Formats: sequence, structure tokens, C-alpha cells
Amino acid sequence: MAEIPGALPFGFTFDPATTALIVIDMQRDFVEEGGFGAALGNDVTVLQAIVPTTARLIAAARAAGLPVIHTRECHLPDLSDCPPAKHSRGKPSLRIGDPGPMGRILIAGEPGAEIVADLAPVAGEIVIDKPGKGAFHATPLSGELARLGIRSLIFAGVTTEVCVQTTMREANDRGFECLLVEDATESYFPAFKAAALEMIRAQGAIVGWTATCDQLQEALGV
Ligand code: C5J
Repeated sequence: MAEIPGALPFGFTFDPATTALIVIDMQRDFVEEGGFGAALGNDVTVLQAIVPTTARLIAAARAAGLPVIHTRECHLPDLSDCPPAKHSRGKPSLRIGDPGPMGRILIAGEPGAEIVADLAPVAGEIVIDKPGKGAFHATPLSGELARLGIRSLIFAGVTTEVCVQTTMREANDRGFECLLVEDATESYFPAFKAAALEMIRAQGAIVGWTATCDQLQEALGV
């Protein structure tokens, strides 16, 4: 067993043999200029700042033998998996499916839907394309985790209060022990990130734990 004594709200114990890392939606569409995040009026440089730490986290997971699972929020080219309630929300300058500088916004197979180069999956790693905010909704993620015998999940990615928190809550309800790496997740809104971290670890880890990348690396010995 491994332990992160300094995790919040209290020490987190996990078995690396049954633990996976899930990196949520580190896609060009959210992190780079010209994508969905920027079309919604957000400053994407805030998200770019976590790329080096997330790369270190992924390298540590690989070195420790943890499966690394990547997710991408994206839709089928005919938008049949994008409900009108999602497509019509907000006032982005480019809607889902519209042509943009990195191809059609949030469409599977387009350059913008790809994971940023520094965090690209390596051969054999699972990549889950998801039409929703949560990675369990309408995806094969549950089956993949069962196949791997996973019981604990380490989370990273963007955005903290939307797709990361939604997926953590889905995982928590399914019985997984969840920990979010706080310096490998980010929001366009600093106050939302801070609030999400508080919510996750409130009431005795009601959703899960938080810790830093350094603390996780120390626990894994890598
Ligand atoms: C959003 C995400 N924020 N990956 N997606 O629309 O958090």
C-alpha cells in the first residue's frame, strides 16, 4: 500500500496495483487559442500553466506502472450525440461543430479535439471520447476500469469545476476512492477552482481527497 499522509482532508491510502490516473480533457480546444474555451471568451493561458506539472504527473504514473487514461470531450461529426440543450447554451463566438482555426469545434477527429502535444497518449493508453461533462456518461469507462481491476482513481485535467469535478462525483458514486492532484488541474476561474477543491474534500472527503503532484510522487517513490 502507498500513503499520502499530507493529503486533504486527511491521509489518503491506496494500492498502486489497483490505481489509475485519469487525465481529463487536456485538449487543444480548451487549452489553445482558437478553440472552444477561447470561443467562450476565456483566457486559455491560465490552463496552459498546468501542462508541465501534468506532464510530470503522467510521467510519474507511467514510471510507477499505473494505467494512464485520457479523456476528450468531443462529438460525432453529425452532432447526433450533442443534445440541443448543450449545443444552444451560452453565446460562444463559435458553437460546437462550427469550423474554426483548429477544425470543427469539439468534433472527434479534428485537430482541436486532440490532446495537447506535451501530454499526448502513448501506445496502449486508453483514450475515452465523451459527449458529456462526466467521463462515465455514454462511454466505455466503467467497463475499462473493471477490466483493469481499478479501485482508486487519481484525477488531473480541466476544468476543475466542470468535467473534472463531474467525473470525480460519478466515480465516487460508483465506489472508487478518488484523489485530485491540485496543481495538475485548472479552471478559467480561480475562484471556481478553489471552491471545487473545498467541495471535494468537505465533510470528511465527501467526494474525495486532494494532494500535490510532489506528494503523489513521494508516495509512489518515483
Ligand atoms: C467544459 C470541460 N468546461 N472539460 N469542459 O466545457 O471542463
